[in-house]
Amino acid sequence: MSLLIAVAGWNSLPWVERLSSRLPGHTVRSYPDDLGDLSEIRYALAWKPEAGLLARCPNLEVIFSLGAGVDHLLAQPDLPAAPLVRVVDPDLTARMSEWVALQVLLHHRQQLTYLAQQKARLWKSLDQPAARRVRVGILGLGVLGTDAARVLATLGFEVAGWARSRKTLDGIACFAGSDELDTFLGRTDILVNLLPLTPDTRHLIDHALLSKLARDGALGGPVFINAGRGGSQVEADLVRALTDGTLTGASLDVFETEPLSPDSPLWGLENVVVTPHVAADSDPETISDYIAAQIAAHERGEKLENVVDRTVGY
Ligand code: NDP
Ligand code: OXD
Repeated sequence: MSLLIAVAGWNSLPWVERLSSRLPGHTVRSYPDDLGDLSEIRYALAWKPEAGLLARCPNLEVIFSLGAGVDHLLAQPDLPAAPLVRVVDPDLTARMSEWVALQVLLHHRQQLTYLAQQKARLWKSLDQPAARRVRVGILGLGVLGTDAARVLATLGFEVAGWARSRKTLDGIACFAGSDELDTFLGRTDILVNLLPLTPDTRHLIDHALLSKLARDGALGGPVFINAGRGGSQVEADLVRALTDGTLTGASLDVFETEPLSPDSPLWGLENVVVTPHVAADSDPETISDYIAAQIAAHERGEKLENVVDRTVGY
């Protein structure tokens, strides 16, 4: 029985090594040089796989996304109908909460201004609002949004979240559905996007939405942070909002087109932090162990966990 590691742009070797040690009864193949007989592949472990590759595996039982997001797979028109499992991994979750906390604190503590002052050799203190006076709003209260919300609440921020369905989380105000989106935005100083990219969330974050953020907050204007997917933002609107004062700053890890074009105006804006889709890397060791455990359970006849609902896209 074979499994295929189908990753583009990543080194597949650490995955091959870890999975071979965890699943000794299986042959581990990898794209592009060791595909073997594709009819023997039962499990595909994929990150942005070559178009059409999975469709050439006629006996696939499970497709594993090597990330938490699955938009890279659902965008393939010929994706086989096998169950699609995504990553839910405490290591990945912790990495994401680190990145989100880092960016929220960076804007809250005005680090971009202090870096500019440092360059100018300028010794000048700025107003320092308490975290409890800063309202953070998280779009998406799933695995990642919930953890980030808890971490930020522990740091003292006034945290709320928005999801499709109603949540109950201690100390976090929970909003649900499109009817409550405007109220959620109106109480938010720092907006954090941790939504999956689906037909409903594509281009959700446009100038009109950003204009609904609170303007009476302790930071002097709203901030936008995106580690969900770039397809959820309208990038031209974002640039406009960052230059016309609708936003005072942003931290962006994801973009409509990746890598971000060298021509994008976002690179040059002084109130913007750009990171190259690294908020939460997939660790080959912990995620291989998670997938190996799922394969073993599946072969014992048990149910797979974290199977994507293809009708909603996440
Ligand atoms: P989950 O599936 O656990 O959570 C998704 C959340 O989004 C849920 O709360 C869901 O609501 C909500 N949601 C989905 N659609 C809508 C909608 N139309 N309106 C309102 N709420 C909606 O995903 P994760 O938390 O595990 O991951 C989120 C995303 O983070 C991934 O899909 C991926 O795109 C991104 N990501 C980015 C990384 C990076 O390095 N930049 C790394 C890892 C992930 P409900 O709870 O009601 O279903
Ligand atoms: C993911 C990602 O979805 O890294 O895990 O973007």
